[in-house]
Formats: sequence, C-alpha cells, structure tokens
Amino acid sequence: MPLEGPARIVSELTNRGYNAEREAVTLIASADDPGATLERVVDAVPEDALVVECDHVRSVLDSSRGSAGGDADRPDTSTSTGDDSRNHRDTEARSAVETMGSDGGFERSVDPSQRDLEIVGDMTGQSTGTGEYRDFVSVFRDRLDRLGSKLRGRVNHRPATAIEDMPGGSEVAMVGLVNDVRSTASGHWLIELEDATGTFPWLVMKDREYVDLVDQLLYDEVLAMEGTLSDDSGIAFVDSLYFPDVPRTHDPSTADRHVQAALISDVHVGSQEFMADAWNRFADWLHTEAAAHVEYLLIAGDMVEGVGVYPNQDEELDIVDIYEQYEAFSEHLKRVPGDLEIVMIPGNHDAVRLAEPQPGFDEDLREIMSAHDARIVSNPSTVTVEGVSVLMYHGVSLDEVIAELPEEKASYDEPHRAMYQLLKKRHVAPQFGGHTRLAPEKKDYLAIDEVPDIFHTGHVHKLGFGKYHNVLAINSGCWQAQTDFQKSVNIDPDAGYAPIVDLDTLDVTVQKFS
Ligand code: D5M
Ligand code: FE
Ligand code: ZN
Repeated sequence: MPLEGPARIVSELTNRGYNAEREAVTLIASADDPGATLERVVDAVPEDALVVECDHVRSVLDSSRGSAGGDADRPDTSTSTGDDSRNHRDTEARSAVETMGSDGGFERSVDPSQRDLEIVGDMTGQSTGTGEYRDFVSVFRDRLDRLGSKLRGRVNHRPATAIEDMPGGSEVAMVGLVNDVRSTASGHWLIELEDATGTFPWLVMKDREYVDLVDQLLYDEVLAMEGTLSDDSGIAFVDSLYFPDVPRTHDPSTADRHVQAALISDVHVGSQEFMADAWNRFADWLHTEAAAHVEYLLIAGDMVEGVGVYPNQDEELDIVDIYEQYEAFSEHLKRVPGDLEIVMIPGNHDAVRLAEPQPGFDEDLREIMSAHDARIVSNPSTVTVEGVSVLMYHGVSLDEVIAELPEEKASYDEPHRAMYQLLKKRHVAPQFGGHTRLAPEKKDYLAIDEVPDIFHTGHVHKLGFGKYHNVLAINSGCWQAQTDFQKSVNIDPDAGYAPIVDLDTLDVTVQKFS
C-alpha cells in the first residue's frame, strides 16, 4: 500500500515528535491497517519516550491480534477520556480515507465537527453613518471613550478645561487624542491633546527620555500624559506618557488540537501581474498530505485588482470588468480544497466603499464568490478560530505608519514592526485624513478593544511576522508580481508565499510557491 509507505510513517511520527527505529517503521508499514496501527502505537508508547521501538509496535500488534471480535479500531475506553477517544476515532477514520486515494495520491479527510469558527467583529450591515459632520464627532468621541478607558486607571486625569483652572505648579494628567505635534523654536515638542471638553498643550523637553516617543506619535491616536503645570497654568511639562498598548502579560489562547491556518492576502486577480502559476501551486499543495492539518484559509483583502484604484491602473489590467475579475477570482478559489473554512475581508482594490471600516461584499459579489461557502466579513473583523482570536485588517494604514515613523520602528522590509505600532496604539488606523479614509460612524470599529492572539494584515505586499507582547503579527505578502508603480518606487513585493500558523502553538512556517 503505497500511501502507508515507510517515508510517510516516518514523517507522521516526526510530526508527533517521535523518532523511530527502522524495524518499528517496517512493522507498522506491513501491518494490515498501517494508519490505525500507527495511531495505536502512538497511544501505547510511554509518555517520556522519544523513540518508537519495535517492541512498542510488537506489543500493539500482539494485543490487537488477541482482541475479541477483531474490533481493533475501537479505542481503549479504559484509558481514554471522552475527548481522546473521539480524536482517536477521527484519526483512524482519516487514515482509512487516505488509503483509498488512487495512484498513491493523498486524499484530504477532515472532520468538520471539530471545527470552531466564530465571527466576532463584523460590521457589515451595521453602518449608521450619514456622512454628516456630527458622525465624525461621534466616531472620535467613541474612540476616546473606549481607548481612554484603558488609560484612565493609570493616571489621575482631569478634563482639559479643568486643567486650565488648576494652580501653577500642580501635578496634572490628561487622557486625549493627539490633535497636533509641533517642534518649538528651541527644539522642544509641543503636543496638543484634545478631549470632550477642549484642548490642552503639553511640552516634551528635548532632553527628556520621552522625546524619542514623540517620533512615534500619529495624529488622532489616544494617549495619556502626566506632568507639571507651568506657573501661569498655560502649558504642562510632560513627565510621563502612556499608550493604551497591549499588556506585556498577554497570554494568547491556542487550539486544543494540531490544526493550522493559511494566512494570505492581496491576490489581485485581474492584474496582468497576478501569479496564476504560484496560486495553482499553492492550491495544489493544500490538497497534499503536507497540508493535511491546514483547515482554515484567511484572506485579508485585495481579492481582485479592481478598476480605477490608482492612476493608469487600466494599462496593467488583464480583466477590465470588475464582475469578471470576481468571477475569475472565484474560479481560482475553487481550486483549493472544498473542506477548508475560508474567511475573507475586502481591501482597497475591492468593490466596496474605500472608507474604513469597509463592510463585507454586497449580495451580487457574494453570489459570485459563493465557492466553498466562504465567510465574507468587514475590514476589519475579528474571527475566533478554535479559540484563537484573529484580528483581520487589510492594512492601508501601514503605508502611513511606515511613512511617518522612523525606519527602525516601521519599514516595508519589516511590516510586522509597523503592525506592532498599531497594537501599541490599540487602533488599526489611528491617523485620519491621509491615505486612510475613515467612514463617519457612531462607533469606532477600528479601535482594538480586545487584544487579539493573532493580528493579520496585508496591503504592503511584504511578508513579515513576529510577536509583540505575545501577539503574533503577520503581514502576508501577495500573489501579484511587481507592478510598474512598485518598480518606480522600489517596492520589491514578496509574492507567492503562504504563511501557515499552527493554531496550537502559534508557530509560523512559510511555504513558497513562486
Ligand atoms: O498596494 C500595495 C503597496 O504598494 C502598498 O504599500 C501601496 C503601494 N502602492 C501601489 N500602487 C500605488 C500607487 N499607485 N500609489 C501609491 N501607492 C501605491 P495595493 O493597494 O495593495 O496594491
Ligand atoms: Fe494589495
Ligand atoms: Zn491593498
């Protein structure tokens, strides 16, 4: 039986952390049902064993030969908990299906009953914005309320107007939005904070340790400052500065079983630069045994190239009709295994409003993209996958963070560092009025209320990942080769990679298809 050949058994054992004696592998391979035998051997080896020995295999084979009625597949309920026996049966069912593959081809077999996917923060259909000025007021007020609440316990804050009335020399603190950042003639920094009552100026002296943080500020982010009032109470000298931030003690949740998610973005179907070959290799790989544990596919926006997104973009279009682009995307999506759970959010090239938050696609587009019952949610959205919360955001604000912040804090080569800044500011798109367009809404859907376990973005077409206060930040690269624009500004995209996350450990491996 080619599928149960020794190489496959060795790799299966290695995946579970075991080395094996050669003869042990041969014994498993020559058993009646190698898949089931392997499962039983793994159950039977002592907990502290690192090597599967032939004695372990022999004792399993002997005991199944002796079992009444030949019901060797039944888990030993005397030693297994309810959950274990369920896993046991599922894996056996899986090996049974695998052996049915023709010509030695691998056939995926997953158990949907083990799946656990919950959409938490989808704002599709919730948009309340009328586009009027007062909606901008409410969205910023909501931001200050919600992100401010993460800071108010840390400082003894007062409203801006109350600070003005306090005696000179008082110790004061305030929580507010960054309204302005200016350097003074003498090289100090003046930061104007705004709250619901008004604004107050804070001075960061050039020789204070906080001066480095001034470089990292973005307009409209929420901060707390502590300091000392000047003699005339007209300004406060900053002693401390706080970001809403992610607590260093954040303890991420992980899945209870070995299951993986592929995180991708920026497919750009319809562009002449869309890399169909790389995509097909990726889709084919998902059908192989190496991807047997990949049960989720998360796509963080820019499904298609779109039309009229950038000047002269039409010169590089392969498909000029937007609906035809989505039809082609859907065909490409059909190539991935039908048993994957797929979640998609839109990006700036997609056919939804550009202002963020972007609701999920409308009915017409959902119908076109109905392949595999993908879940289509807003940008941003949070999805909980087997207990692991994933904040998905396309990433347009990253351009701004990279442009505004010093190179070592945020760059295209290390996009995950720019993501750290968003986590620190607890907001996916703090700065309003630049690249990022903000939709006026009653609620600020872009604030990061709950700390995610994984933060997934795309947009900058660069692959990068790392951990910030234990949160895994991944920017997932793209499936579009370098465009003329990118050539002109020296953006060298990471195209044709798929980062794969182990949801049980939050470890990342990168698969290359280009
Ligand atoms: O953008 C991919 C990356 O390239 C992102 O960092 C923006 C940048 N980009 C690409 N084309 C342009 C133009 N024409 N102007 C400015 N910036 C651009 P994406 O939107 O995902 O294609
Ligand atoms: Fe893109
Ligand atoms: Zn984009």
